[in-house]
Amino acid sequence: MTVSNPLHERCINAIRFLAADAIQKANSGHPGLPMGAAPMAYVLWTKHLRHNPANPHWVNRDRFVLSAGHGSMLLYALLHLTGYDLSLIDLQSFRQWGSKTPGHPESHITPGVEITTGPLGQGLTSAVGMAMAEAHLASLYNRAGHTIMDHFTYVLAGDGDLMEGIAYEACSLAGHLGLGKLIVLYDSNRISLAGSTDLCFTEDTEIRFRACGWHTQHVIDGNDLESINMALLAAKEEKDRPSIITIDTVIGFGAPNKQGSFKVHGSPLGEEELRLAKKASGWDESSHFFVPDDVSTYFLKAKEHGKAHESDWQQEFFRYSRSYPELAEEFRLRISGELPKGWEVGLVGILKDAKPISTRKASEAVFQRLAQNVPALVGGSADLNPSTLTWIKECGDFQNPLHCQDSIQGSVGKCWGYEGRNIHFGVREHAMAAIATGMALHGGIIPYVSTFLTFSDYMRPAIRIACLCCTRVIYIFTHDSIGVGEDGPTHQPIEHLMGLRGVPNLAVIRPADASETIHALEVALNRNKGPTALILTRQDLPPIDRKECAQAKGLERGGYILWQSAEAQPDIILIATGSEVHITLQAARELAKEGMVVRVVSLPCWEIFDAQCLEYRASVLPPEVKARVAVEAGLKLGWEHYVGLEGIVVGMDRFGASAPAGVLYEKFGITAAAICDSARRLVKKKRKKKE
Ligand SMILES: Cc1ncc(C[n+]2csc(CCOP(=O)(O)OP(=O)(O)O)c2C)c(N)n1
Repeated sequence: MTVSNPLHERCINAIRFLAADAIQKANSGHPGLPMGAAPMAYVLWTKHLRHNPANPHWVNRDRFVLSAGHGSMLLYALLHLTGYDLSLIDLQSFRQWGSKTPGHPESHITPGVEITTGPLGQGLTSAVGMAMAEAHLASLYNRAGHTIMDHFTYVLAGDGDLMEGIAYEACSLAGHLGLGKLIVLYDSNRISLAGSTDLCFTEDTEIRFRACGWHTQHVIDGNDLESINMALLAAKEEKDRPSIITIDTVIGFGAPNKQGSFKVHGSPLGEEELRLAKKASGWDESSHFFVPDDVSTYFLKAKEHGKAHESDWQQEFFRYSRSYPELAEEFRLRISGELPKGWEVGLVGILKDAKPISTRKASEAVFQRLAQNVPALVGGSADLNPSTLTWIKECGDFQNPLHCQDSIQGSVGKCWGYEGRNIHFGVREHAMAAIATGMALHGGIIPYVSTFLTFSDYMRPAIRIACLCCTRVIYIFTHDSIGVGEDGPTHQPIEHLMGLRGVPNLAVIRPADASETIHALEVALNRNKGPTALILTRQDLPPIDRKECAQAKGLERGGYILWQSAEAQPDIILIATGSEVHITLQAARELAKEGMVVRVVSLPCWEIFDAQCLEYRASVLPPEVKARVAVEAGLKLGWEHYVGLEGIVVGMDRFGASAPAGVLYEKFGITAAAICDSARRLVKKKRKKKE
């Protein structure tokens, strides 16, 4: 399989020039990577990748992740050529409003794109999650003589991906876990955006990967199709370690004056250079978006092969269903993303106790039941299980089966190999979050991951991608405020709640007691088009007396009237979330004694509340009642959204401090007394205005 075979050469040139033409037409994009990496992509897509262009959702397809998402046109060219629902017109609309070919690949827009990539390192890391999902489902559902889950996860990564810290975190974990079906093609062109990698990236990456437990190979000529093919075959043979194939390439290969230079990384070639590149490759200089017939026919074999692959699998699944009907049904349901019938039954009764309990502990109790009812729940924490309380007690650890030892300290029960549902991510928050996205996008898994709220900062880039991908991930963030106390300001989140609320499509839910926590988890499970962040306390909170107050089910609408002192237009509305709901209720009762009509609104989730109809929102927060106080032990900035410019926010606008929690609430003025003072001031002002 050499480039000297004219058909292969034309196929590769078709990829190169479709990419370069689209970038030229858009006058924007990154031609360097597609031109340099076209041969490796060609070998992978025509000789190895098992996929079905007619059904990009076929569950047992190989996954391909273009981690170097700036090379999007490489992927679009491949999708078009192999017969996905992506036309030449789509390629000609590259980077245009409403097109199926956005600047960087977006999985919810383009058929065949597995995950949104662009921020470097994320794709590679999420691919680790996909490989973990495959390993888990394979080990859980495959039976002797019946293999229903068995695919590779391929990644194309560049220098930039390997430079990013998240990729190190992920590859370290992938090596530990021995993910043999993860194969990375490293496009090593030694050029990044601003120049040569000699400027700042000179380590021996092969040694690094070997040290992390990977199988490594090196192909010294990126145009040597035979060597690339052999390396892929060897990587597939390696069952116990993930593989990386370093392939030396020339960025912008074929552009006579620009190849090998950082100038070809992220700018169109220019009409003249593009013409010269075509001429040098024997391509029709005057053609644009040209696909020769024989090239088209060759690539489109993927459709036939794909159909056969999927139909073989369907038959296999049919046989499996006959032998293991219950398992088959469970598998089918998991892949569909639906929740099992009755999954929520019995949840509400779990925490009937009238004792104070932290919302993290409440979540732990609910989680155990949920985990029994929903086998797709799989996850863990970044070395904080004992604090975030997110383990699933009856299920073992997710571990490399070759290194299973039940005696390892901190094991959750036993080591279950890849069948385990408790993942020990290690202190790798960023990778944890991106891995979760990969697991969710793989299908069959509803991932949850946890750490302290203050460390959500380490996860934000990956959270953002999950939101963009519209996928279901549950983040459990505990230790949610200055209520953490003595650990001090490094561990006390202040700006985090508001920061997370600002991420589109992320539902941030901060429940006020055990009952709200139950509903928060229900909402998180039901939200299948975006992730949810549950914000939980370390400190105990009393149960809200639901005989006097409204039922916690109101949380499902994001916010609800929790309590009102009398049936009349309120003089003042007090709005609070989480632990501060309790002091707010206390203040409200105080104010009511003074004759005010006081309403308390519990507003655990802005995202969901804002999505309610105007009528409902106005019934909770009537526009004419402008005297409003918001209470939250977090950043004040942003609460104007609900209290307006005339309202008052009882909150924080500085970092916390190291002291017992009670002292901190006093010192920072987040107290019932401060709420009362604010309310009195507003009501007085209002009355004065009326006079
Ligand atoms: C997290 C992140 N930082 C910065 C960028 C901007 N950026 C896009 S491509 C690139 C350089 C990537 O170099 P390499 O992986 O070698 O790609 P190539 O030059 O081979 O196309 C940079 C810095 C990004 N996309 N993501």
